[in-house]
Amino acid sequence: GNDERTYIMVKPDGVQRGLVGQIIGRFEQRGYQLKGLKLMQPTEALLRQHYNELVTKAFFPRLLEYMLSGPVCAMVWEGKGVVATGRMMLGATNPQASAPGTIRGDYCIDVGKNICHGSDSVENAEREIGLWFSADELLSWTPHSRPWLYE
Ligand code: YYY
Ligand code: MG
Repeated sequence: GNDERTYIMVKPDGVQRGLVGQIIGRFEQRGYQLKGLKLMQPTEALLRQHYNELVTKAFFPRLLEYMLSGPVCAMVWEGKGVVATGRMMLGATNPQASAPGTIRGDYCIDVGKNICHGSDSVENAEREIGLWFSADELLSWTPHSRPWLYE
């Protein structure tokens, strides 16, 4: 339905490089609704939960160091198909395989500095939202543009 949610996170390099506004803008312009937003310093414990499927990978120590290197901008966006569309907007995991026009295809080069996270399934989105946000940090509000976005 129109209430599908995804977890989008600008990673430390994206925050450092001043790309938070560009990334928020892309989701706003597409018509998705911002439900939660915060700048925060992630802990190792939180990152181990977030990347629970990757902790055994050879690149995990490097990924952990990168994600701990500074604040991230955590967001929840809502709307029809936002999980799959958000992944399309992000581009491929490896920015070199990301088409121009995507976030990674426009703003970065290396897989280990790929500036933005997006949930890969509706199930993982709900799991990640629960890890990064408390219920009171997610707001319920009615965007004025809704009747102009949905048929
Ligand atoms: O969902 P997505 O971020 O596109 O990729 P994942 O396979 O979930 O990996 C998470 C994260 O790990 C990726 O964004 C960069 C990093 N990573 C890496 O540094 N080297 C790899 N070979 C694979 C992933
Ligand atoms: Mg992933």
